[in-house]
Amino acid sequence: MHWSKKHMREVSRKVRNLVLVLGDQLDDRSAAFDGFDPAADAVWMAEVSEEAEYVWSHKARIAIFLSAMRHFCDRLRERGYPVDYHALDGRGQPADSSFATELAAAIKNLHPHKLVVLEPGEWRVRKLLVDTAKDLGITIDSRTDRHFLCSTEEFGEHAEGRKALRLEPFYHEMRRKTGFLMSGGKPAGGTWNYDHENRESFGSVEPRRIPAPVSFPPDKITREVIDLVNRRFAHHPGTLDAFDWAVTREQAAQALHDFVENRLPMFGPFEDAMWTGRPYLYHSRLSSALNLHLLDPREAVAAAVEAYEAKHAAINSVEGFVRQIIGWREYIRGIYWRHMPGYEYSNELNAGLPLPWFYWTGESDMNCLREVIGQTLALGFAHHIQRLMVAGLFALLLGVDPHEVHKWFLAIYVDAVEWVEMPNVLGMSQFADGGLMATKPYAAGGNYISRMSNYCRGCRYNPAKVEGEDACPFSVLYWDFLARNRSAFKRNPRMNLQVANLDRQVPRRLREIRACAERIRESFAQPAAAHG
Ligand code: FAD
Ligand code: DLZ
Ligand code: SF4
Repeated sequence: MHWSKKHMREVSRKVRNLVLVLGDQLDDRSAAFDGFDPAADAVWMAEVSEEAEYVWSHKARIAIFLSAMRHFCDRLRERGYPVDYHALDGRGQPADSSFATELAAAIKNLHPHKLVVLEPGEWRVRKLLVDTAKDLGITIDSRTDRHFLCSTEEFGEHAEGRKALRLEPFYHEMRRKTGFLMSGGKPAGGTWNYDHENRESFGSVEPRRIPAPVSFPPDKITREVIDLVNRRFAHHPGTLDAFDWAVTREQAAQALHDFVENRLPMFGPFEDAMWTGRPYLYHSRLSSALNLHLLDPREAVAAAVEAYEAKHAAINSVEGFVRQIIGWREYIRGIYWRHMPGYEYSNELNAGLPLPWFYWTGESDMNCLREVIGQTLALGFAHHIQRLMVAGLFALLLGVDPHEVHKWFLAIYVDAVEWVEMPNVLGMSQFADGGLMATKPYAAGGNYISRMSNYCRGCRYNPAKVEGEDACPFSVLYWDFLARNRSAFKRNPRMNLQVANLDRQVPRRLREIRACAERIRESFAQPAAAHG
């Protein structure tokens, strides 16, 4: 029988506490379950169309959330927890549903004394739940999310009195606090940072065979979700043909083990490298499992540290991985909660162009973008440098409205939840927060992509050219970006070199480059999507 038919809403009695479990809170050890009594309390979970539609979500992003939610519901029920589960294709489910409509229905039905919820991963959802509870006159007990190693209060203490919030001091504090990779109060290996060892590319030689990440072919529940998404969200971007993401806690643990065994040892050196048709290289592919809370970040970090202690992986790889998780991931979340809600509309560089339509189709004659966006549409995944230095960089150089860029990134990746996506996009990639996070924009021309990948070899453009038929749009737009924002960058000492290089350009040549940039911008002047 179909999952949603078999798993109708099963709670029919009045409940004491109704525990709300959102799609990215799939951990039965979370604080939301503290004091849970199956005889008196119940869990509420809701698949709602609004969460798939408020940004035009990739089919794989919708499928991973729904499949993981259904598996988690089964897990709770096996433990004897009553779950009021609202399936998108369940009986009596309205065509257009939202957290507000489904929660109101549940409260009317179950008359709980109190709602219990773990702090949600989005400002919008947090506000919505608080407002709905207030409207319905019910108390809401919001609990700290223990999944994270740094609470929002602790981040606040770290940030207090600091002029700038930088990763490095925060990360050192986290290392000291957690004791990961510490030895006698000092960083293991003698230094905090091995970034200089972690910038290798594959040059012109195709990377050797790298063990493919463990794959999880869809089981019955996932196949049903895939059918549902293909039917209900047929017009959404992306495909589900290759869907093989971890959707349970057991699978997440297997994926971690597979990464540590097979790819962690080379993770560091090739962290920034890209190669045609090789989406994962040495990356862990763990972000979605972490963000859904199927995997605890402490487990991931402990497994990597153990590999270092067993001499299975060297310090530069292990430190690189630990830095991403207890450093970047926690720091990004701290920035999000400290600066929301105002952060969402940051636009320090006053960029206002629409997002080019090819971001939704991959149809571009720029090979790097065709590769990265094509892979993104096929898998719902691109690794960090593909996101930052290809998809994000082009939007930055072109001058796309950062809010448009944010909506695309939130829609298109399987690991996208706003607390992690937004500062990465607005702060790190688009410099829209004016340097709150990054000391300077991650701006580069085609030469960077040429150095770190083989994309340029299959391209009709030449990364070294800024004039003529084969001038690389990244390289052309790079100079235009510097010239457009010169007065802002002149005030930033970290941009001295780039501004000096700009000032060395012969004025007539710079005028021609900028005229070419203008033609490129005009060619992308159409709005990206009717969906807004
Ligand atoms: P690995 O390279 O193996 O890294 C290990 C883990 O470290 C990741 O799983 C992730 O949990 C964490 N991590 C690494 N870099 C970051 C970072 N910058 N911020 C936070 N955590 C990090 N990550 C998301 O989880 N969701 C997003 O929506 C998201 N959007 C991004 C948008 C842009 C523009 C950029 C530049 C980065 C974004 N990232 C996002 C961060 C990063 O790109 C992904 O976490 C990573 O590519 C996921 O692949 P992986 O699991 O193989 O990571
Ligand atoms: C992203 C997403 C999607 C596509 N669908 C659901 C859903 O049906 N139900 C749900 O609880 N959560 C979903 N999510 C995640 C939310 O958009 C949002 O990121 C989290 O609720 C924030 O905690
Ligand atoms: Fe991308 Fe330019 Fe290289 Fe083509 S030449 S792949 S557009 S960086």
